[in-house]
Amino acid sequence: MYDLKKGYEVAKEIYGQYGIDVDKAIEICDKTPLSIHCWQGDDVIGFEKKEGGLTGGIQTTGNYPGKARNAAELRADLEFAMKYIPGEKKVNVHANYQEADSFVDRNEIEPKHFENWANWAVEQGIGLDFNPTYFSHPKSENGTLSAADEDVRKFWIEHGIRCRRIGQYFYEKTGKVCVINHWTPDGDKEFPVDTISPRLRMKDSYDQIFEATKDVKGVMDGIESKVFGIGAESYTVGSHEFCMGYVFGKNTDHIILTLDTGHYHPTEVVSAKLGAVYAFQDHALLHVSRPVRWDSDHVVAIDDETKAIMEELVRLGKLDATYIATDFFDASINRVVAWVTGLRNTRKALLAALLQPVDMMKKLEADGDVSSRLAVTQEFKAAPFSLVWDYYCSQKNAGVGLEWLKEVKAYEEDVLSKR
Ligand code: RNT
Ligand code: ZN
Repeated sequence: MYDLKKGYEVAKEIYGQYGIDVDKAIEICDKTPLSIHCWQGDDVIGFEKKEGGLTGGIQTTGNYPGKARNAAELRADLEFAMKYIPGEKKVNVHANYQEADSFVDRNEIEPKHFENWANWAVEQGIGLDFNPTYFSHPKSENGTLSAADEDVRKFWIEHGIRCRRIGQYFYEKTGKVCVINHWTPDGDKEFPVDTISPRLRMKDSYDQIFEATKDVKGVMDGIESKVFGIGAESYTVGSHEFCMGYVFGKNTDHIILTLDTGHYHPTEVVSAKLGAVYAFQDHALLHVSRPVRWDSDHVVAIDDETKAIMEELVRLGKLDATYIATDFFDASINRVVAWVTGLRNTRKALLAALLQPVDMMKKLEADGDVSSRLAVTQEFKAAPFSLVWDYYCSQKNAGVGLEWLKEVKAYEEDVLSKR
């Protein structure tokens, strides 16, 4: 290992030239919570004790051995991964990760079915986020919150209601706000003739969920849009316009817009949307993912868009206002490697964004010196943030460089491969 302290000192000198406070950047980076999605650990299947696989137009591909077969294994894998993910963390649980003795349907779930998750989070000193599971269910085949069948729609409304109550339970147990994300797969393979009725039903369903649970405390509710799902390529009820319209129209302090990086047309980017969202909103929820040609949910990379999102949050001054969650599911590689790589990349991109002279850039822009603005922003694309990252990881005992990889390989050998 190289001299980490020396690397850090050199970086401090370089960044110091621009008036950047490296220690402050580390501190902000460290305390920004990242919500780790539990579903990378078992390919989005969950532990409901019912037959049937993943539906709703999302897909995992690959059959890499060693996935978690029950919640205890999943938590053990998460614990292992978290050792190598420095900084403040939350874990994001989906409703289908319930732990009941026998099958409990979605309209009957209660806090007690998530007690192990809550106790574990308290033990780990982390917060929990939550998601209704409006997919992978026989009743989700012809719409959920937008279903024309009133019994089916009622069933999913009840699910949403139950989930908000479980969110409050998580808040009470952990003392940390529970961010709930509502995503529905509702859509059509072909172009429907009536494109508004499903949307009016979905709008009414959300209204009913929020009205019935208006006493719920400590919960934020993201509404997540999508461009299309597999098998529903022509029409999406919860489109971007629908979700944005719903959230902006409600104008409450807890209903917010979720922006998933894979849920827009391929040339649209979330980084370009944040400034518009924040012209109207106090908060937003991000699903950080990596869409390769479509919403493929690849492991988050240190790519231009991940860096641009973090830069935008820092420049907007909206880091505190934004709930950052990851959302990817790669079943073709070691799932712990997927978590650690994706989460480290997310945080590393954040650190790189914090190590930039934002005030200087803003001043150049305000002064109309757009030539210098270009030069300065480009210079920082290749700034030595990884020296600071390595030092930070060593301070947090999170493994410097690739140190963590051999540990995860050993865990694979000892634990995962025996499943
Ligand atoms: C699906 C959405 C949604 C899911 C999770 C499992 O396209 O991105 O967020 O990935 O709820
Ligand atoms: Zn998502």
